[in-house]
Amino acid sequence: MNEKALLKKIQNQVQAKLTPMLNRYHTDSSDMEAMLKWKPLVLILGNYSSGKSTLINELLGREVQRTGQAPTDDSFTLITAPEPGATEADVPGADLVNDERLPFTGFKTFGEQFIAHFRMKTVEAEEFKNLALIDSPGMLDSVSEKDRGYDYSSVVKEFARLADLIILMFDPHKAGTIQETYETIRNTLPEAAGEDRIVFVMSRIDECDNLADLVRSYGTLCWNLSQMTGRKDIPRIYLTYAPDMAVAQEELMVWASERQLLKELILKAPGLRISHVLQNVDKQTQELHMVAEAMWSFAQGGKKIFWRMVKNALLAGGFCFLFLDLISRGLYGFPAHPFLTSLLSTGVVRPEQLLMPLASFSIVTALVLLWGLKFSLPGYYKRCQAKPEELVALDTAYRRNVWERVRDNVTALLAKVKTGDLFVNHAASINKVEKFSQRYIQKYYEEIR
Ligand SMILES: Nc1nc2c(ncn2[C@@H]2O[C@H](COP(=O)(O)OP(=O)(O)O)[C@@H](O)[C@H]2O)c(=O)[nH]1
Ligand SMILES: [Mg+2]
Repeated sequence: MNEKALLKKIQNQVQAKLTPMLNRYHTDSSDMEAMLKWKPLVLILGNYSSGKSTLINELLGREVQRTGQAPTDDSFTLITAPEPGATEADVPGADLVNDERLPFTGFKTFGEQFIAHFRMKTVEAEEFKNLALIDSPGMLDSVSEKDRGYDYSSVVKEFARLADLIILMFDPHKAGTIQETYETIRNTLPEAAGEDRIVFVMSRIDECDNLADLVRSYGTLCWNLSQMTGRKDIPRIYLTYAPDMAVAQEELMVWASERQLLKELILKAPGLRISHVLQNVDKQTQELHMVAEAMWSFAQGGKKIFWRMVKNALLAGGFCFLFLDLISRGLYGFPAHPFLTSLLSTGVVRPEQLLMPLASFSIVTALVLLWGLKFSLPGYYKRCQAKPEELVALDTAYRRNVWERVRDNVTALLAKVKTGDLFVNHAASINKVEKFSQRYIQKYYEEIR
């Protein structure tokens, strides 16, 4: 089966099996839906003038993006081929974030300033029919959110979530020393993308004065990266230069093929899409499972209280049924013939003798129940809302991680529970989620292997 057909199949299964439950548990599935909607994406990040736009132009085989030494281009530019039948165009951000067919409707929340710095260029190029690149504003030192007018790192995070491959470019002059780069690698990317989706590139190596200079720059970059990622191993770093820019140097020949490898990696990104989608569906399923688990545990606890309450109400009611008229006769001499005495002595009970027992049974049972509904259960709901993490077992780092992502979701669900919610069959949901995970996700993983 080809990739597109498999993606379609995954999308249909998700819609049929998972979406109803995602809705029931109000789980946020916008990433997954956005990803299923459109083409594979490659996000290109890096310092200003690290050679991002030059690389993109090289991939397209023409000058589409402006290049230059100064940080001039400060837009996120989506580059892809036009839809079949359409011609090349320049589409403004406002159209992009309002187009339901594109995965960017969520980006509206970043505000006008971002939208003004977002656009799409469609370019006739065979390889880009099923692939889109995102050229990004170069990362800078000493800029704040105020300078950019929008929250740069949140925008990068959103794009990184959607991207199947992230190319992180450095140049030898600023080998990982830029503040925004530091922030991005340290804080933004780990939450948005797995290590396997990030590719490190040091570009413009032809500008090193000599081999010693290159080794120094490479060393600096490795050191800085280890500081930023906290990884102990050194990631693969592509050392490249734009062949058109570089003056032919003997020493560079060793790295001549790296550029080609990098370009192939980017053009092969559509092949990563399915595994990225599956990772995402898998993650979504785990989150859904944990939300359902929390709600199940909440309902179990609530039901226990509820049935204890019913038991108490019936016991109190039953006591009144049997003995209230006896007690009343002892105290007030009325009624003359309590029903229990008649029953035990003659074995016969007249209907009117049951009036007081029945009335007292109903009233007392109802009162005890009302008390429980008004105080016991709401007290329990409050305790759960205050400490939702006690509803699930957080025994592994993995589960704690999932919990961090769904915590707000669970809190929001708990904030509006009603007694009826205690009787929802959450166990069935958990079952369904597990079945989905076992039956479909694993099967798809096998299919792409
Ligand atoms: N010598 C040399 N110059 C390069 C190389 N890549 C890009 N440049 C130049 O560096 C400058 C910045 O490149 P650009 O692609 O605009 O960087 P961006 O800001 O990351 O998009 C431009 O003047 C490019 O011509 C390279 O590998 N070698
Ligand atoms: Mg550029």
